[in-house]
Amino acid sequence: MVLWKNKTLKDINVTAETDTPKAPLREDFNICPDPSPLLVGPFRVEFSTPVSLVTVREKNPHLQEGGRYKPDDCTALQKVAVIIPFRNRDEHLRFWLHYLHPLLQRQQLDYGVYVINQDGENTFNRAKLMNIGYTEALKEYDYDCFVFSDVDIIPMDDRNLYRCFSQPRHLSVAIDKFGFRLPYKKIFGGATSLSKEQMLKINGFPNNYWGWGGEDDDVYNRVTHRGMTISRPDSAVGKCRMIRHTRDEKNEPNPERFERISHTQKTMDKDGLNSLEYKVVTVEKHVLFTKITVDVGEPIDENPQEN
Ligand SMILES: [Mn+2]
Repeated sequence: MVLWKNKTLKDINVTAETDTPKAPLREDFNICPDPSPLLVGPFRVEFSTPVSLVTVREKNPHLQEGGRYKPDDCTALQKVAVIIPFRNRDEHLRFWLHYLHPLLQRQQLDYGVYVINQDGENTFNRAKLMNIGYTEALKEYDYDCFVFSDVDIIPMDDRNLYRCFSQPRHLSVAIDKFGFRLPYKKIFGGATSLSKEQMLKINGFPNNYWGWGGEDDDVYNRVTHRGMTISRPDSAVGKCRMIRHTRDEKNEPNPERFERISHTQKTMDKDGLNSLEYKVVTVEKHVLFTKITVDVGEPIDENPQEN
């Protein structure tokens, strides 16, 4: 007691912090086990019976408004925002929610589901919608991982972890449509995950791929140009089904895609998260998801003819 006579309360606190072993933060207690004990492995996925949102809500009673969930008995390993670029695919979204909510909960993730809906009838821009999802989700919560999934990709095994890894992750590696194998080695479409750090390293995704194709290959190029590699589950764990559909209107194959993906290295620093412009039209908080409708603009003529 005598030794401490001249110390202020502040000094004592400092001493306590530096001299005693660092106590774990409260959040460090009871981290969820890895792997989650709730995983079941492969499960059946079929699209012949339509599902209703009422049923999906009933089967997922622990969701918070906006499609949010966190385990109540342990601290999740990662905080994951699941981003779905979207337009006019309500039937597919119902299947996606039906299969993915239970899977994400079995994986014991602290997660939120964000449907990024392109407003209007202009040509679809998948990668820009994903940039917007990343940006908007971060305004709501301190997410450290981002899963980007097409609305029609459903994993068939919950050991396919919808979270982030030391390298950007390709999740949809064995799709039924492609005979349960990679159609080409550099494919990085369908469903992927990138940590916040990995997203910042590549300046996010390109904003100027309008229509179908190429934007996923541009992202692959971004990843490799920054010295990263693609991580993947094995082809058994990575089995997925794709919901069959006809090609969407206003999502025609983009004729510029081959030209664009040959210049990723030159364009990636100026086109991406740092050049993203859009307008939020509406934000809807549903129980099963947050739906953000956005105006992404339309293609600009980058080489206007002088007259
Ligand atoms: Mn599709």
